[in-house]
Amino acid sequence: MTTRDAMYSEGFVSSCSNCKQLVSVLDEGVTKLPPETDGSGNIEYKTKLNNTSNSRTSHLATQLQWRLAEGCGHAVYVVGVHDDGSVVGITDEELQLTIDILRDMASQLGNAHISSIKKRILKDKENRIVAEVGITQRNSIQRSELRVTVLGDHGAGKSTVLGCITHEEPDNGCGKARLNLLRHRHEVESGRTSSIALGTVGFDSSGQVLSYANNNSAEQIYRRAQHVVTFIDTCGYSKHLKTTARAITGHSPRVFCVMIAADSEAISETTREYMRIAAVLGMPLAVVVSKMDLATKTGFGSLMHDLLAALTENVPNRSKCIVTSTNVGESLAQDMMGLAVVPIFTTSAVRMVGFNELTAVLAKSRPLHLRADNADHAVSNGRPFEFHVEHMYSFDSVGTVVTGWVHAGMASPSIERGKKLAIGPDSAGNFTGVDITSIHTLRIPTETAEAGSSAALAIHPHKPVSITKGMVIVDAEYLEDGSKRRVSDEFVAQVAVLDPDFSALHSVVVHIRCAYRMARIVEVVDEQNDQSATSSPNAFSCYSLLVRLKFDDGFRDYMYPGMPIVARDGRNLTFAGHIKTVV
Ligand SMILES: Nc1nc2c(ncn2[C@@H]2O[C@H](COP(=O)(O)OP(=O)(O)OP(=O)(O)O)[C@@H](O)[C@H]2O)c(=O)[nH]1
Ligand SMILES: [Mg+2]
Repeated sequence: MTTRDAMYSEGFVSSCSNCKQLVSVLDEGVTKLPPETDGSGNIEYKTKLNNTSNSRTSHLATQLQWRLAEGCGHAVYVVGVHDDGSVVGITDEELQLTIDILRDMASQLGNAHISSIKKRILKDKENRIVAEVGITQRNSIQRSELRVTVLGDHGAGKSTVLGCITHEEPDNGCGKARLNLLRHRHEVESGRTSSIALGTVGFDSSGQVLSYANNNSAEQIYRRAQHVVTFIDTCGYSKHLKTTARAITGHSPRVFCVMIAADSEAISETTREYMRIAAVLGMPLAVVVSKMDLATKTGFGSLMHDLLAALTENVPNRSKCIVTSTNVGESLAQDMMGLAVVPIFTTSAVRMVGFNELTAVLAKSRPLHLRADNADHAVSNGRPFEFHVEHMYSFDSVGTVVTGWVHAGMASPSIERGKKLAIGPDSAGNFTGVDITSIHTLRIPTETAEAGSSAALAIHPHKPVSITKGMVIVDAEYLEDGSKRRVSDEFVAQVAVLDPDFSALHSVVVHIRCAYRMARIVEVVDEQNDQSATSSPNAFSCYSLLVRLKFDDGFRDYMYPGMPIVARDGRNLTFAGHIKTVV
């Protein structure tokens, strides 16, 4: 597991049982404490702190963050004590300096503060002082999260642009900036992205960008941010279409960003497909024309002409807006999220231009369900809990951890105790009872996991279960209430065809959430022409096709109307749409 894989899962604690201090340095007569526990617990011994260099303070702040996570938001610094537990004491002046540095460390985390200072004077040691300094971390900031899937041809500059935005540093035109995103050695060597990588920028309350340029870690960005944008970098190379398709249905994106290199001759068929998928799935769309430093005047003019025509054809009913100023009103972001406008940005990673315009719009973009004026907000929060599993991990200290997206409702270890949750389905379609034991949202320990955010859940299934990507954790009542949600091997989807050779297909690979399965096309009905159309499907192009699909090998999945799906055949996307009925 790489660090980035563990993005939402590091630093888990199942309980704070190892955070108890058996002997306190404040107890009269205590001259020796047990040695400091390095690998766990929320208690840190410091003889004294006096080095205030920037790198030292930020190292200390990271250490503090770790102790806070161990203590579920509370850490204790025992001052005047060596790591081996010897109580030595320090002078009043030294204590003041130590407290100042601790205050500095806490303020670096953005939302931590010194909550208590308790001292004891060592009368037998020339009135030297020992102290316990309590530090508490508030989790008061309500963060919104926006996931943006970045799609485009191989070499369009997706990883480079994301590398530039997340690190605020230019590219050299030869692949430097993408190194910030690529995860595997073979990706670095070939320059091709072959796995999904996540990049993050945050925005503070004044809309300022929080990136790796002004923060040491993702944690620091998350803690300071009020709004977080998570970019999902995909693979342009057709061999990795499976991975790209997963980023469309599986990582709960709320915006698609299609990238086109300004030195391309025309808009490729794949790019048109991505636009069509955004239209069919009802997904907000932004377009980035990258590599502006390589564009020629005539070439760019003809490309823009092509681009506007492609948008008109594939994303009808949305206007287009070329964004040239950072001073964009909130209305542009709202119009993009409300499917009224497709903003077009022009960027150069080498000259570092155009990114501020893009981030200015993303800073103001909120998923529809989070907007105060949207009735769905209340609905999604009032609905039973539904969590989509994207990754799973096993930690010695915590057990099983699943990361993913809270699709609906809310869960909390305290609330859910006694309430039935279930994880599944397994290949036979069965669910297993499960308890959530702790929650992290954007790597921060939280009490609840709420709709519209990513989360990492430490879970305890009631019996052994093989957890896979694409599973869900749902309110068990959901499965029993006779609603349209069910586990089945057959469904009908309303789709738009992407591949002109569609008629020849008998089987496709269907992506639902993070999972993909082979499915047989049982029947195709052209709603528009009102006919059973298995024999003449070439005329289909619009979103009027009903496709009845049956999973191979009797596999059963959890589905309900409205779930997005994408189907592919080898290296081509075949169709995309939504589930209409579960048979
Ligand atoms: N001159 C110039 N080169 C750029 C710019 N953006 C990206 N590049 C270069 O274009 C090449 C391809 O960029 P990538 O970011 O790897 O493209 P990609 O879309 O991620 O490609 P895949 O991962 O294969 O889908 C790299 O060598 C970059 O340095 C730019 O704005 N100007
Ligand atoms: Mg790439």
